Amino acid sequence: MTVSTSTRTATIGPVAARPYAWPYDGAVPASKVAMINIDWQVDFCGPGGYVDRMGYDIGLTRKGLEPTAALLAHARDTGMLVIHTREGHAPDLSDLPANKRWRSKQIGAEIGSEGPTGRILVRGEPGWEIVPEVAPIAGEVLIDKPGKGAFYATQLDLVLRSGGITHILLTGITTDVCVHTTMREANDRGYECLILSDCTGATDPSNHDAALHMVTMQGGVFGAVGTSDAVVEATTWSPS
Ligand code: C5J
Repeated sequence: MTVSTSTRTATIGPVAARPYAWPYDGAVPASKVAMINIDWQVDFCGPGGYVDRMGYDIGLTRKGLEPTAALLAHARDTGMLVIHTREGHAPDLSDLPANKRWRSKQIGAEIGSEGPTGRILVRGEPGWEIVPEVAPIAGEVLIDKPGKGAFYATQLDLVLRSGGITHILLTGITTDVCVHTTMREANDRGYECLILSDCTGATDPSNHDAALHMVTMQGGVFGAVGTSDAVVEATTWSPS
């Protein structure tokens, strides 16, 4: 009996994007790319969670779920490093800055208070969990962060560098807050970033548009803006 051991490897790029075809260096093996999924948590896109309690429209933060789920399947297929982040605080709130707590109280959704999905933005509570549509599978990296950026007070940079990652695809919520902060932090560390317009969302559509537009200034000040379809279209396979 002959057992086939053939595998194939994927290369990503050039991806149609703004203001340049991504990546800047033409194409990249999928093994050097991380898909980072920012804060797809009940608290940011589920009924009764933090964003809902603040009175914002969760339809806006949920709208990127379907394309993200499709791209996630593609990323898993190509062998990209898949990373999920969760914003949240320790149950004793010892890592919650007083000003962050105070501001959340002003808008009627105090971090740490009880709500329909448990204590708001507290680790281990139902609201802190990632929604099922884009839930992690065994072996994927989970980064728990107390702040907006995924590099601050986390092991993310060490994980990326240890894994030989040079390029990053960004999905998640919200475009103008945690996704943008993480993109800026990644860009400063030399990672080549692509933010996906259809796989992100904000609590205000104009903030979403503005956040994406900002990326396109100065020749791509933090990287480039593309779509999930464009990433899939720009994927080529070769026997390894
Ligand atoms: C916010 C986030 N918006 N994940 N967090 O407070 O963007």
